[in-house]
Amino acid sequence: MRIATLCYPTYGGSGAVASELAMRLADRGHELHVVSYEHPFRLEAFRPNLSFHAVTIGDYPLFRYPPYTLNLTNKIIEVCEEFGCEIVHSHYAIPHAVAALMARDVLAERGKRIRLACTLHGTDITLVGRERGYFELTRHAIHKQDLLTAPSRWLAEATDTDFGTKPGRVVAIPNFVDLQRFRPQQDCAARRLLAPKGTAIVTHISNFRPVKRVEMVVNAFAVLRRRMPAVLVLVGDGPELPKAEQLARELGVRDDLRILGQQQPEPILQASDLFLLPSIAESFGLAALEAMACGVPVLGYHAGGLPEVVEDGISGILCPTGEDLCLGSLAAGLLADRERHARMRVAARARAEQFGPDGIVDRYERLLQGLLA
Ligand code: GMT
Repeated sequence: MRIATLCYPTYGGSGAVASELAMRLADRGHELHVVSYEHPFRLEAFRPNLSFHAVTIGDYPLFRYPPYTLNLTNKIIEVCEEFGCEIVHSHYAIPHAVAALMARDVLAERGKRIRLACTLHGTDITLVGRERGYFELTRHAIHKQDLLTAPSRWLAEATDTDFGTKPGRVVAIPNFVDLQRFRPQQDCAARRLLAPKGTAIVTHISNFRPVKRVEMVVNAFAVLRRRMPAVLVLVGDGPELPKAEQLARELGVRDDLRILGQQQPEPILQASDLFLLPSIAESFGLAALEAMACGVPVLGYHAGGLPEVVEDGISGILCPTGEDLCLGSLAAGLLADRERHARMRVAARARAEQFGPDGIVDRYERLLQGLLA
């Protein structure tokens, strides 16, 4: 197959999934063309069968807001014509699914037929896509795709409810994790660098958007910190990060925060004892899966697609939504019970092993090949 993959390049689950899938399909002999405005962070520099095409963004003074979707559409047309791509696979519907649809029309006029696949990732359906300024076009573009996938049954059902897709039209294919790269390594250098021996290391990795409820992470940490020596490691960046820092100051735990910005997550996860992800709703929670693959139990809420990844009481703890349970007390209880914590570490890794790449890439490959049959 010759596939053009559209994705966001920045730190975030959808760009990571798009890049990992593109690399693995390329390893299987397919030709992959990744299109984005920057080189995606998870896309390795050189790989046979895989190339990256940057979207050039125009800056004509008349445009207060450069029309990125037009530049992207133009690039899709060029790439499909030059390399004979047969499939355009969008990751995150906005604006990729719309741009792919416009490119299909242009290419059809020139006698070239392409197929459209779109992997919905989360807020493209649950937040942004529902906004009035995006809803109609997003719904149209979603309905026009030849193949729709989502990383959880929960997101597939949310798409049916909010965008009127027929049940079964959105195929749930879970995200996957590189089990070699993300693996337990408890006595690692990062642990010694982050905190003195005997200090619990609690981690949160995200893009620090309101949906992540970072204030809950800090509140929980403050409760935990009163019970035992602990540090909270924050990885990533986003608009809620300054608020998290301010709250930590107010709660008297600022000195126990390690704000690391954007980082490769593996060494930090390998050094961690617990991963906090109290989001309003994650479609999947790729960061949680990566933590589990490193043997780190996850603490969060029974919301969105997270229960399809974390087994409550086994590989982590999921509090019922709507109940104001104290995450901090739960964290402290788990970390104080060394045997339970050790069991959960093992269970977290075992659960992550069910999300290894091979079987999941097989499912994508079969569905994409089905588009060309
Ligand atoms: O939807 C987003 O907020 C962005 C997106 C991303 O690009 O990071 O995250 C979503 O896609 C990930 C990959 O499929 C999932 O693991 C995340 O759970 C999901 N985020 C949300 O649903 C909030």
